[in-house]
Amino acid sequence: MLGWFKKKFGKKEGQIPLPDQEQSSQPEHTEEAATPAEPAPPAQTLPDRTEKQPNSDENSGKNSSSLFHRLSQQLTKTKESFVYRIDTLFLGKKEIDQELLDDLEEILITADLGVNTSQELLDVARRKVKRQELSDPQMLKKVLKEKIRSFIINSDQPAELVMPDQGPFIIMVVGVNGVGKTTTIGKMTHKFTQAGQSVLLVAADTFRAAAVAQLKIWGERNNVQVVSQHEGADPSSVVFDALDVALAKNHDVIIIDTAGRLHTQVNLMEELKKIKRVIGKKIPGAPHEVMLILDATTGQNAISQAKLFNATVDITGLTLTKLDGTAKGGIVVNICRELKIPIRFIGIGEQLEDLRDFDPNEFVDALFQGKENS
Ligand SMILES: Nc1nc2c(ncn2[C@@H]2O[C@H](COP(=O)(O)OP(=O)(O)OP(=O)(O)O)[C@@H](O)[C@H]2O)c(=O)[nH]1
Ligand SMILES: [Mg+2]
Repeated sequence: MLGWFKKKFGKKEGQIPLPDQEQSSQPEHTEEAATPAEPAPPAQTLPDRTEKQPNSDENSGKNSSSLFHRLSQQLTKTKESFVYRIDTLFLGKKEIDQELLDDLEEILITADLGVNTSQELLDVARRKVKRQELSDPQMLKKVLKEKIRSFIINSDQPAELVMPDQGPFIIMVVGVNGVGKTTTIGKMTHKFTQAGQSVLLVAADTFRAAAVAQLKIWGERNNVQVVSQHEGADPSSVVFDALDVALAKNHDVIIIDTAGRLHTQVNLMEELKKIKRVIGKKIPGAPHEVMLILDATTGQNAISQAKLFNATVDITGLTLTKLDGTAKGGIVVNICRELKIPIRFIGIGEQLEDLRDFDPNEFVDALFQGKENS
């Protein structure tokens, strides 16, 4: 299990962790800062996230095998459309012929692995069959599993996380309507507070009726403060004021909820740029994480969403939600291959603890775990 939480340098003794982030994709802020800008603190390279963190949810008294079991169960729909179908296809087959490869291709594509990824997997299979390195379908299943694992691991961006050694860690959450932004913020807040961090939530979705109320419910659930203004307020000004509160109160983590918007709505995408610029003016180097939330049930459309959001605000991390409710979980493989943006979390349900650190090995093992073991 990857440890998402990292120790924050120079903070209160005994506190565990902050997540953090590579900042290579931060754009340069060319405009003058509105407030006298402190020079950006030197970035710290934090330990590899493969280290186990004692206080992370996954390790605090919960048995990792039961967490794995839950992940495996919550992926059932994807398993049915993908791995179980492969099992059925291979059942009783003694050799790998063209017909089997054609059927396999159809399964890979309908499980949302994407055309390129599916072709590459089939090419590997064909090559191995030709070289007589592969004869039996069960061996082919193992080859597919390992190739998929390597696609995900090789594309998961550097595990080294970088964060400022002073000041709050700022996360701006973006995505299209209804993908699970606010819910993910609620679950993330739970992770942070469990790890002893003080969190401030910022309701910069001033557009949708009830958006503020929804965030406040998550605030209450987690016992953290929510900064908001009236419906229709300028989201950038909400963020500007909220950062004053955050700095005055010395919060560790600030999470900004933004309104859902279609990636094709140019004006609304520009608004995100403005919010990001305002954050950077107030706190140079921030936001440290621009997290795009993607709904796994949208399948391949998630890729185009990510590309357009990335072009606008330089996405630094992804969360893929609703993997529990979809047969399109193969999209994870395609996202890793196509986007080269790290997946931070996966959402596998509506419970507070259903936001899991994304661990490529655990994910692939859960996906390929047979029916009899789930
Ligand atoms: N099953 C499941 N449901 C989820 C998950 N994440 C979010 N949801 C549900 O998705 C719905 C929309 O979630 P929100 O958090 O309101 O989405 P949003 O992106 O903030 O929506 P807008 O603010 O309207 O753009 C809610 O019913 C959530 O409970 C998940 O991982 N699994
Ligand atoms: Mg929302």
